[in-house]
Amino acid sequence: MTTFQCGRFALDLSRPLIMGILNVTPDSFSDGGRFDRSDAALLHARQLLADGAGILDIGGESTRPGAPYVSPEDEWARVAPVLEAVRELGVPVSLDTRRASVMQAALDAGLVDLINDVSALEDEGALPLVAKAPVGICLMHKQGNPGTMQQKPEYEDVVAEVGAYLASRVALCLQAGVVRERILADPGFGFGKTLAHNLTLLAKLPQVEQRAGVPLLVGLSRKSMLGAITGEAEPAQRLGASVAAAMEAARRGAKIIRVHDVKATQQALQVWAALDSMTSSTVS
Ligand code: 7PJ
Repeated sequence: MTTFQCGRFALDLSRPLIMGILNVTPDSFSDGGRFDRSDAALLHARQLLADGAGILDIGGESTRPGAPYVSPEDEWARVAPVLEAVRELGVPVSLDTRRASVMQAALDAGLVDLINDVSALEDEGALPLVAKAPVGICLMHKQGNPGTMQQKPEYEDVVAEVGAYLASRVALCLQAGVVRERILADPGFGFGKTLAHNLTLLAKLPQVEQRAGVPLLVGLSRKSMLGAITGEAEPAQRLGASVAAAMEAARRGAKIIRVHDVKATQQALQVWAALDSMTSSTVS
């Protein structure tokens, strides 16, 4: 059994878990900023759990290309009341941030079980800070920075390069005293990758996991690559593509799937699990 240690919880990763996205950015492109108040956020959080989410991911800084700058103080002011509100729901709470100062505030207040960082703890001071807290860590790969990363992403061998980067970040965490059971890696779909790069990473996900040496978390939900495949310009209209992508990732070994549409994803995973238990049992 693969166990992931994150804060107050030890999660069994033998079946894929759903991480429900709870954005609190007013400009959040996928929910239109409807959940920027903490009461609305709590309502949304309860719905995500009822729909089947096993983890909640809360972020206050949009990393979408061209998103307006948010100061670390404003980011913390946005997420703090929501972290506070969802703390008692009985599921792991993840904070999506790349800023050491925001991580510090959340860890000092004891409000998070998992730090989900699209910069893989590259911000100065982030790694030692998170290493000494009892939280889980998600290390994500990206090429370049959110503002410009989609301009000209280039790789010679995207699987080897992303895998090597993730392995190097995992190694730094281990050196800092973090046990492997606390670490997840993420290839970072859409973060400095062309459609071909994204598809190659998804197709070869088991190789990425093997190179990273820790379980994978993936985020494909509503992303531009799905817009490119389907021709659907509106992120919220990419439900079918998002569910299919989540399933393909789960079938290739992803252990945590980060999604907006929890209910539809949960149903798809339930069909897979039912089929799986049938084919692996002795019943014929
Ligand atoms: C990801 C994320 C992802 C992880 C975002 C969006 C953009 N964290 N935060 N992986 N994406 N770990 O949701 O489209 O792919 S923000």
